[in-house]
Amino acid sequence: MYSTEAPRERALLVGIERGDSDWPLEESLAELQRLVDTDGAEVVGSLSQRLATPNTRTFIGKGKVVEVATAARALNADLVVFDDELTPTQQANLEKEIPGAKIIDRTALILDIFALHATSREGRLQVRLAQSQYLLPRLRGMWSHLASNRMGGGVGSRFGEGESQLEVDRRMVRKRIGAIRAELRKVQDERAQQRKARLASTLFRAALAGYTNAGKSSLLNALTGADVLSYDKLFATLDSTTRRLVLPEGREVTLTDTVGFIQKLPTTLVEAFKSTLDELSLSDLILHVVDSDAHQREAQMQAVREVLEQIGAHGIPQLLVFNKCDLLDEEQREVLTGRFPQGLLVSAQTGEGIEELLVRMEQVMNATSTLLDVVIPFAEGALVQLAHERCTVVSERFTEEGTVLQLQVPPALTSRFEAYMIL
Ligand SMILES: Nc1nc2c(ncn2[C@@H]2O[C@H](COP(=O)(O)OP(=O)(O)OP(=O)(O)O)[C@@H](O)[C@H]2O)c(=O)[nH]1
Ligand SMILES: [Mg+2]
Repeated sequence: MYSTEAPRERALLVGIERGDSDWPLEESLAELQRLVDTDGAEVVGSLSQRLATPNTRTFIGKGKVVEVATAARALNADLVVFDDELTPTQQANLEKEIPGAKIIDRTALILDIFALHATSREGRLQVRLAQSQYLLPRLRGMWSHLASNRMGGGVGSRFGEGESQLEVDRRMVRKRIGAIRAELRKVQDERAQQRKARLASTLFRAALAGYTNAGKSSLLNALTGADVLSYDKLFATLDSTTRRLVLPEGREVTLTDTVGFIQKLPTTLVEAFKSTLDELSLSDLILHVVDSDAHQREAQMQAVREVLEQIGAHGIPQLLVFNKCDLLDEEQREVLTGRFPQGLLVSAQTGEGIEELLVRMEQVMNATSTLLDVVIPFAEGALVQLAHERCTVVSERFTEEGTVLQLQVPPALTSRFEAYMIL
């Protein structure tokens, strides 16, 4: 994946302990380390400070900045990576006060990983949009750090894709944002057509959501025999993949795998990935996949709930799926089921719990159906056929006005039948 010729960049991590977060600092820094690693650099040290509110000028306190600058020199660090998003002012000041190293924040790092992993045209456009939006208020900061550092590859350098960064000014970035938006619209129109076809196909749509690395792609593979890339890096999946799946009682559903979430997920990414994330907000059922073996399991669950809320998907029925249960011992399993009786233990790796998951999906599917009384004119014979194929027909009789049906209608279909409802 990464070139072995270029030496890995050396990164020094910096975080602050606020004392009010779900995430203990060492856990957050451990995650930051995985992000740095996924991005191809090497962590050579970390520094932290206990601080209730970040310093507005330099994020960390004045004395700490000196300490970081000294450590960066001593460790020969190429990068100093902050565990939170820096304001443009903080970034500019830190660049001045920590000369000789690139200053990167968590957001830039995540955007960089996305750039590295984006493969589809839409994915790449979405990443470029998010990068440009991130860059816009920081242009001065970027300018000074580019002026004071050698140019070259590596973390944070994938901004701008080939264009000479020194030429970039605000006006050009705005223009670029406009151009990317226009291009995205074109790509997304095509996708909207496909999605419309999928919506019209009326199949019940389930989607996998969860923290990055929870095992969503592995589950899609286990459930549908798909062959989606899954590997032990963060944000392996950026583009959504949809596969069909037949439930035990024979009804067909679609299952969509999509991009993973993370704590402090940059808002620019959520906005730019709106169309990808619509796969979640437009689904009938969300399988919330949790890495049951993660240290920060519950904080990860909370982070996922927050993003689902942000994208308007929190009202959609959910199943809580504790994946990687093969890594838990008996006691850990009991603790987990005690805390989350509604949760289901599964393993994409061993297949444990997969059958049960399919049954539970079926139950939700039946439970979320709406009971409708409709009268369908004889001219609309296709709709009666659809009712037989995709709904549960409770009763059926023929009258002069048409076929009178009582139906259990899945959410994706209610709009098709509503016009014929008997009030
Ligand atoms: N032990 C164990 N490992 C698993 C299981 N499911 C997935 N994994 C591993 O967890 C890692 C992440 O799996 P993915 O399926 O790529 O996770 P994801 O949620 O799709 O991750 P992103 O796409 O990066 O957000 C891989 O190394 C998998 O082999 C499981 O049930 N048990
Ligand atoms: Mg994945």
